[in-house]
Amino acid sequence: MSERTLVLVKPDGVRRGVVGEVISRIERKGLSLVALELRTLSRETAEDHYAEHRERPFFGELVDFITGGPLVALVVEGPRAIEAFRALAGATDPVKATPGTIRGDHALEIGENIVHGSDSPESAAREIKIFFPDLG
Ligand code: DAT
Ligand code: MG
Repeated sequence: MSERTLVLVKPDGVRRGVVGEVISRIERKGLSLVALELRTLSRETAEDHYAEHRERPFFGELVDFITGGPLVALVVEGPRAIEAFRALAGATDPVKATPGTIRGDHALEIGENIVHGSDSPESAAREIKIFFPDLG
């Protein structure tokens, strides 16, 4: 059974020049790319994407950060793609993320952790619709 997940290479990842590396890790794992776009988010889209964190104290900074430059949005597909990509990404706190993961290898600060990956089938469906409303 194949599933889809929304992946973002966040603005820090684009600035650091690791877009190719993230895509390469996705492809090496055996996952497929279904959609890919470089874009800069409006505050409205960012607030929608991160709606579950609206009440958290870091929400304003999170929206500033994610709208602060271009990001790369991807839809990635494969067996257990949601869990598979989150394993490639590593823990949310990059200091705790295992070396060898994307965050474990490339980041130090929780607010700038290079990538996003949907955390459940429901989140994936909701997030894919925000970024790629025309995707069937
Ligand atoms: P994940 O991106 O691993 O799904 P999350 O959904 O809990 O993590 O949080 C979304 C993003 O918000 C996360 O990638 C970075 C930021 N964030 C989370 N916790 C934070 C904190 N305590 N301080 C600052 N930023 C935080
Ligand atoms: Mg999350």
